[in-house]
Amino acid sequence: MMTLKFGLIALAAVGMTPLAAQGQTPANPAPQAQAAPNAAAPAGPTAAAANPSATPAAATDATGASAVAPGAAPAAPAFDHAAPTPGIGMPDGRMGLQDQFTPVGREASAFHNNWLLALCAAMSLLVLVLLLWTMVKYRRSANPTPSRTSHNTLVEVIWTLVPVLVLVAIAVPSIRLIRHQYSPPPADLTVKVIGNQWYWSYQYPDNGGFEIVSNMLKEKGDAAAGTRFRTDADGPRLLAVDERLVIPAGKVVKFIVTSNDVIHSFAMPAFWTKTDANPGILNETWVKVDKPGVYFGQCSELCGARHAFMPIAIEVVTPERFAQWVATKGGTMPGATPAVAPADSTAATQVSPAAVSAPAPAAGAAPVAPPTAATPAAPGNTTPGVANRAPDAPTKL
Ligand SMILES: [Cu+2]
Repeated sequence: MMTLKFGLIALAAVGMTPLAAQGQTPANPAPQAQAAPNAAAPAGPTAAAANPSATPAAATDATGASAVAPGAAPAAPAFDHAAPTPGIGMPDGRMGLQDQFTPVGREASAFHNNWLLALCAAMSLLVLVLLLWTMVKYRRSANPTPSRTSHNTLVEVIWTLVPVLVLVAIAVPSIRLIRHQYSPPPADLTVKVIGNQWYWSYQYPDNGGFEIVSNMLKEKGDAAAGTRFRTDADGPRLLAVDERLVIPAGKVVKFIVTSNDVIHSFAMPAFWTKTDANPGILNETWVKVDKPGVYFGQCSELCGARHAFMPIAIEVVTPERFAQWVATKGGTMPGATPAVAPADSTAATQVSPAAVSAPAPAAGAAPVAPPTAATPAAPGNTTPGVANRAPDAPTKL
């Protein structure tokens, strides 16, 4: 019996061992497999972040190189971008609102600065005076037997009527402002603004439907060797981008705002504009900027790890310069003779692989306008460029 028992135990032990081993074996790779994505996770956003930045740079390389490559088509004419003015269209340490450059912005900031703030100050002062007066006049030492008064019709009418009048005084200009904000004049230009994790892309359906991809420019120490980095001519740190959204001055520009992934927010403080970019929804806002210049904003909806690194830069130029800029992007002005061939097919074929891998132009040089259509041709491009979103491009808005 004992031998049989030992035999059974031994058998069980032998039988258990492979089971245990089998149990262990798949278990071991499992944590490794889990560890792998974990290990890759921090690298993921970095790589994803690097790619969008790298793409326009690669396109720029292509443009720069195609200008010198024998037999290659001449590069698109470069556009001389303006340098921003300190204190205009950017935070500069001042208290209060930024200077406004749209009619709605001026109306809103005047309403805030001259009316709401004044009203708030007057009301706070009134309450403070009443409090001090009560505390001094009716203090215990000066007034040992307190009054038993419980009703006073005149005082009750005053404290009901005055707040009502204050609310009316706020509501009338407020509703007028909302009416001006949400009844835009007919648009001279429509731009589709698309939020992406974590950059912006802009489409110009009125100008041939070309698209530009706008990434934040890294600091000199952070940018990879040979790639473009921020200079003061681009704008302040964390606000400068490689491709600015360009619009004409004095024209009504309608922004159709949407998103490719999560909720972003298209915000430009100097234009009094902040509009959520929701996936699957087209929101609308508009601006009419009188003064040419460079204005900066940021994504204003917490949208993920690199939310803080997707600034918005809008360059407002004269209508003549806007037409020049559109030409550098391969677009057309409404009413102008349409281009002979779609820009994306021709431009893409003109970019040779050698041109794509050519070194970057001198850092800090004036931004060279890359033909947008070349973007999809860049190797390793994960940015949804024109080719990747061809069905969207011709969308009539
Ligand atoms: Cu965002």
